[in-house]
Parts: sequence; C-alpha cells; structure tokens
Amino acid sequence: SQPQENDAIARKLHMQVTSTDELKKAVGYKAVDDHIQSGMVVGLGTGSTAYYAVERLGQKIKNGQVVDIVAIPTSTKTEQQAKSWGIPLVTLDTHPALDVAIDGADEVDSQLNLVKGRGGALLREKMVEVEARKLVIIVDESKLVSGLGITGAMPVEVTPFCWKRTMRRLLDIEAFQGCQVSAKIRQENDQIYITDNHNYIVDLFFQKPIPDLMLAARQLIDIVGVVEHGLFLNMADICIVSGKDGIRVIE
Ligand code: ABF
Repeated sequence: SQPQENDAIARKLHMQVTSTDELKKAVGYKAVDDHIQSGMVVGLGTGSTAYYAVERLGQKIKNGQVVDIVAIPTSTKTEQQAKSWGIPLVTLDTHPALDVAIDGADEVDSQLNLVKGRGGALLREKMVEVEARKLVIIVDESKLVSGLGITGAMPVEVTPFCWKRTMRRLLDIEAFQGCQVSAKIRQENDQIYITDNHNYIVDLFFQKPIPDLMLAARQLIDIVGVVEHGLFLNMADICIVSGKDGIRVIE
C-alpha cells in the first residue's frame, strides 16, 4: 500500500544519508588523528566533510589529547564552529606558515588536482592552503573523477563590479574551447550569493572535462575581475578517501 511504500522509501533515504555522513566522519576523524600533533599551526577547511575534522580537533583539544594548537579557519562558518569548540584561532597575517591544512573537495583526479568551492569558500581556502606544508584532502569516493569539470560547477569568485562582462570573458577562455562551457551567476533564495569576501561566484559547467588544467588556471586568473578560481592544482599532498569498502589513502 502507499503508506508502507512511503515508509520504505523514507527508511532507504535515511540509510543513504546516514551512511554518506559516516563516510565523511571517518575521513575527517582519520585526518586529524594521523596528521595533527601538539604545537601545530593548522588550516581548517569548510564543508560537510571538513566539519568532522573540526569536530575531532575540538574534542581532542578539549580533552587534552593535543595541546598548543592554533588554527586558521577558511570561512566564517568554520570560524564559528571552531569557536564553539574553543579552538584557538589566529590569522595568516600573524602565522603565515601552516604545518598542515585539512579540507574537503568537490572533485579529485588521479594526480590529486582538485575542483573546490562549490561551498563558496574557495578564496580563503586557497589563500590558507597554499601556505600549508601539507594539504590533506578528505572525501568520500563519489568525489573521485577521471577528468576535472564534469560532475558539477567549477566556481570562479568575481568582483561584483560589471560581473556580466567578467562572466562573458570566462566563456571565451581558449582552454575551455571544445568543453561546451556554460556559466551561471550563483544565487541563494533568489538573490545573488555573496561570499565571505563580499564577492560573487560564477559557476562554470562543462560537458567535457577540461583538457589542459594548467592553461585553464592561467587563463582564468588572467581575466581582470576574476578574484580566484576553484582549480586547485598541484596543491594536495594526501587524499583520504572513504567508500563502502573502507578507507584508503592516495599520496
Ligand atoms: C570545501 O567544501 C569546498 O572546497 C568544497 O566546495 C566543499 C566540499 O564540501 P563537502 O565536503 O560538504 O562535499 O571543501
């Protein structure tokens, strides 16, 4: 009957949600356990996977398992979560070199090149994570791809001033020819989405993966009006991946 069927669907959905969450928690906790020691300067990522790394670090500081940690958050959201745990926070201005940063990603290729920023925090993430001696990426296996750019948006943070012109310029990038690129200004509740840095985000969509990532990265940042883009190339050192068969580490 209909109500029973609905119940079964609800149970199945609940199991899927729980299990994806468990996968995220497993990698978040492992990243902290394996890579954070007392005395470190730590970069804290943003998103539903990085959330668990912040939670684990908060727990370990609270019960004295690690001491003398200072952390740099990559978004106001993470800053709030870290504060709620009493994690001591500093900035790149006073602590320009990080021992480690831990963050999620939207896509990860076999070379550990990444698409990041679907959560909107790409600029602070990149500023913080380029300064980390070790960048640890935590994902569930759905994020692993054979070529970057096809599972969803590749975000580009742009200045609000004349953003339509910047968006048109993005569509003309030579490195995207052949990828059938399209662009959309990011919105939230029918309003243009505004980043922590008071900028906008243009989401680029591709029908085919970006063939030359280095060229694309250069041509993106060369456009006046582009603040930063979501291609994180040659930055990740380690990727911790969880899937139904357990956890594995790619280096
Ligand atoms: C951050 O959070 C972003 O760079 C990326 O967009 C997002 C991934 O979020 P989640 O872990 O929730 O999928 O890491």
